Amino acid sequence: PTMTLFHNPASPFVRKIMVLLHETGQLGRVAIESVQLAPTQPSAAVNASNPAGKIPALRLADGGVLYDSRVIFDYLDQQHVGEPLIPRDGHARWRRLTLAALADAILDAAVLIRYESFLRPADKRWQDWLDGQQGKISRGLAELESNAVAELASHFDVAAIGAACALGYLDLRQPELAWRAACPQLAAWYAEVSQRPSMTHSAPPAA
Ligand code: GSH
Repeated sequence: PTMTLFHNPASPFVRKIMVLLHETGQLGRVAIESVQLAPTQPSAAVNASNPAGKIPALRLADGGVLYDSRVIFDYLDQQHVGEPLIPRDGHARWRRLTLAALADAILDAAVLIRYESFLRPADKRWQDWLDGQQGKISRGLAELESNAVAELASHFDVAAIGAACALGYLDLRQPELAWRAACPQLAAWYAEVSQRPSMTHSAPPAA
């Protein structure tokens, strides 16, 4: 492999990249560098490559580093000859990228909740802030359920991969959310796409 991906199997942002690599036949091009990190326990190796101290980051053959997941996804999508996973132009490009941004927004909120509830000492937790983040997740899921399931089902691309990784992360970190009850169509779609080899291969370890 000529490229190195800073990786942790629990990271949903890393998972988007792993799914893309699998879907586009590029897994063999990337070596995995396993890291453990959190805002309170940074990785020196990651900090040296990405000042934000976040994964994924992708080290290229020439030593340059790409981040964040959106940039890495776009880069790797331009390195294969199949149908692009980010439409190159037209209305589809902006719509699919907006759905992908919605999936990322769900993930950003879920990761912040994870840090606030898992890392932060119990007596210092801020419930209003947690509720505010949870609202972003429930509104995002409602939007996907009401207005995007057919689009997600039409093509397993940047939008669908983002949504699938977001739902997988909610199952990992917020099983009590039981999002399927409010989102039956999204649940049916997710049941199907989570069987794809790219999804089973990148599934996070049990919490
Ligand atoms: N916008 C970033 C992306 O799309 O790559 C978010 C990446 C992110 O939040 N990664 C988490 C991380 O590295 C792991 S899931 N957290 C460490 C930290 O925040 O210090």
